[in-house]
Amino acid sequence: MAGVLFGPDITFLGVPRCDLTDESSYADADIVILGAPLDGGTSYRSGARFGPSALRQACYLPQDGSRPSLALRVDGLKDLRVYDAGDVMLYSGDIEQAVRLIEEDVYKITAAGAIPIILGGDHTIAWPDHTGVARHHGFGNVSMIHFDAHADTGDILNGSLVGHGTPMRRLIESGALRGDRFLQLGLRGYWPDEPVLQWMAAHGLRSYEMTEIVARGLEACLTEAFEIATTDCEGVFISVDIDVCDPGHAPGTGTPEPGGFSARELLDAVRRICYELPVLGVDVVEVAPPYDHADITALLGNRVVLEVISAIARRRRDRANGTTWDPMQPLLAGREVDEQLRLITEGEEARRRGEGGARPHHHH
Ligand SMILES: [Mn+2]
Repeated sequence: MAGVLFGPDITFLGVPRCDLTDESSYADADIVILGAPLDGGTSYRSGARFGPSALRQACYLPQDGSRPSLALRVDGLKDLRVYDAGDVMLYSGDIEQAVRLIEEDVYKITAAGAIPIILGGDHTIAWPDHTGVARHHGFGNVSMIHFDAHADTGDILNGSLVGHGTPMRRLIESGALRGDRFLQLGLRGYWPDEPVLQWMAAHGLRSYEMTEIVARGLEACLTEAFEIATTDCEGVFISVDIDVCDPGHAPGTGTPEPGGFSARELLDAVRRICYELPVLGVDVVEVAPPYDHADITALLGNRVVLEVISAIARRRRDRANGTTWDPMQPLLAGREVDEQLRLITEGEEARRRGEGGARPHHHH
């Protein structure tokens, strides 16, 4: 469908619409945003069905389809061809049908040569999201970097194979995702139990618990994860469960677990992945607006999507030009000041120094 399931009927920050039933409307896309307003897979608090609509609009700037990044010096929404395909028309109460519909739409986007960014929805959608991408790029060819407090590798939860605690096991079982190319960051707390952890170990997962990340540093863990994620794989799928962040930074979510990433750490990590690695798909899940406060969580999710798009834009520009982004470059360094503005400014400075008799500096 071309519109959104839970209104208002807007696109992500005002980017142009496309319609997945009309291939010509997204044939030239670099990125297609897709809403998956599903929360029938939640085990605890529901509400993530309102995530896509919150993620599209949570921003204090105009919905004008333009966001020039201060840090990356690109306007990802303009430099790339970014469309919003609206929401998958789904019924949260029929999860088996919902995951089939999501997979089909993600596959369409990927087969057209674009990167899908799926706005969740609960984490159930990672199963059809990654599968839709892997159907095009090849099963086993798409690694995954997964940000989450929870492993999401359960087998049968509440009597169901399909739900937000099991998508990663379904992906590995089907062969869409190689267990030894599956990286998890931010796990903590008191779930899953020992049999599930043993299943994970047996399948060669690399899971970074928060204590390891704190002890070794996030940068070192990411560098190590990047090496694994890019070995014998065409590219990476990034799955961001917003509950990877501490509930103080992301309260609006269904299963909050204290002691997580800061918003800053998540944005830095996502930016680094999208700048350094070939990213083939992204989902941002578990934003549940009914539990949010002052839009904290929706704003963070919106910025995660923007960092993804901006970093991909910068990566493409640098690869085309043979240049490299330097995160240590001062904000105003290297900016080519317009000649007219430079002359006006010099004139103003000269007047301040020379006229009116007042000299700012007295040397004795
Ligand atoms: Mn989670």
